Amino acid sequence: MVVPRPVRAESSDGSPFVLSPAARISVAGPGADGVARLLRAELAADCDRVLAIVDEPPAYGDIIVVIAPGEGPHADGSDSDEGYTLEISAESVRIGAATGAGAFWGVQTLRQLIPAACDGNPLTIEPVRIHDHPRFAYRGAMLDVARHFFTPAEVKRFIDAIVLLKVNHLHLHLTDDQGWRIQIESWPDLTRVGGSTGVDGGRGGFYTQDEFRDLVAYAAERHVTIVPEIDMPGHTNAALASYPGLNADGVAPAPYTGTEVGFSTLQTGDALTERFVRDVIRELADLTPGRLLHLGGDECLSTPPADFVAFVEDAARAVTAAGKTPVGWHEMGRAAGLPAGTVGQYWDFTTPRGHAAEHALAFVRGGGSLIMSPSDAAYLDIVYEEGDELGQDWTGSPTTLRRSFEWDPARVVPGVGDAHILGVEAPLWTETVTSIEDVEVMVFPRLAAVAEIGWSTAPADTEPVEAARDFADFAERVAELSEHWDAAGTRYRRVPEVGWPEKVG
Ligand code: IFG
Repeated sequence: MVVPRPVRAESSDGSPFVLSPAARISVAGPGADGVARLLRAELAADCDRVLAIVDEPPAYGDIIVVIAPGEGPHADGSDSDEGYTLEISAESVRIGAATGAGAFWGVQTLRQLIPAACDGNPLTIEPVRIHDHPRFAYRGAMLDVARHFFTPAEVKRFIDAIVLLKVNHLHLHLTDDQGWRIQIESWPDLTRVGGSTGVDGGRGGFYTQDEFRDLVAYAAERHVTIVPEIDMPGHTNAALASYPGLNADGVAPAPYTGTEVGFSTLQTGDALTERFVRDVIRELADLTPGRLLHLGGDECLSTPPADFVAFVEDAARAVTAAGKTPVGWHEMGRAAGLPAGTVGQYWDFTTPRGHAAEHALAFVRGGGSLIMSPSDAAYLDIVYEEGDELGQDWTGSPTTLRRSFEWDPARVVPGVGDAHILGVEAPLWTETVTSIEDVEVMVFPRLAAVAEIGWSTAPADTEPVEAARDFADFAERVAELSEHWDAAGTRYRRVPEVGWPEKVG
């Protein structure tokens, strides 16, 4: 079947749908044509079939995309605007949704129901009726392009892979100690110097503003919102190395290619720094149609606590002044004066340690919500198994596929339930990951687990989460999904927990 598991799927008896050479994609409603073009491209790439798109009533054997109010699974009482219905019968394949996003997620389900080996032989799809909609509005993946830089083409390849799982946000960690990856026109040395290298002296690189706009547009066409992050006041060696005036002693440190954290900080209250923060936020906000702008705020071990609070409150206010909603890692919850509605991203463990729960709750008290990214379950840079070359092991235990599946965001911070949770996100930090192929091996299949947690029905709260989530069923569906990864050339780790199909060819 499908990953994420749909809310309702009923196999219906009757003959399968057969895609005939005469089949077209019949579209109706706003945005249907755009969704149909993406479906056509997938069918051409996956199944070597090119279908005409027609803006006319469907004929027998057509694929149908209808976007209209009242379409989609409203019957399930869902208020989500990303829901869809997918009905497959001998007569047609019909996707109904109230929005383009809903129809696009219906296309992703359809892609998984089309046999992966669909070029050549007659393409038949088993009859089924699916009503589906997401539990959370925010299902995210994060790519750290600061420690190691990834080109626009590699980021687009990553976007192509995550949408098959209905992931709809891509958080780009654009700046850190080792790299500044986004051109800021008013501060050109940020990329000239700060973008010149990476961890272990890795290739430098950065996105020009036009390249970034192009990435945002590519993502938006696929109903993915880019969430850019400028990490401040800590994790800022790349900025400090670019402008001596940003440093307390007026001396710029060398570009940093190691992997330590917590040693850098911007100067709170410094006039040049304040101008820097405003200029960066203004230019980034102008590049970001999405409402969220991430300010980081993690591991500011070299920032005096009072300076940290003053800095993040000021920066967050600059974000709201630019018409955006600030996001911060949960430590930012230490600041009591954040703008109302600021979103927190939780990254402590599935059982909170220290002040993490208190900091996370502060965002909720401030009228904000939380993005849940527990590092012992959803951090995809953590090793799969002890001794792995790729990945880090600071969480104390490997993150197996089962570990990334058997948790629930509403069972992490006491008092935080679905109403306070914007969604979930699986970050991939790239200290040890240098190629897009290795990115994919770290991300897949574990992102499939986090994507299912973000989309599918919540586990029954009468059972422990390990019992409520059916890992065996999930593993079977991942095995089927892997045939589509093979067909798309998406790399993944063949973890021992899954009965993978024999690789063809
Ligand atoms: N913590 C740091 C990241 C990265 C990560 C690697 C956060 C919010 C450990 N901060 O996670 O920069 O180094 O797992």
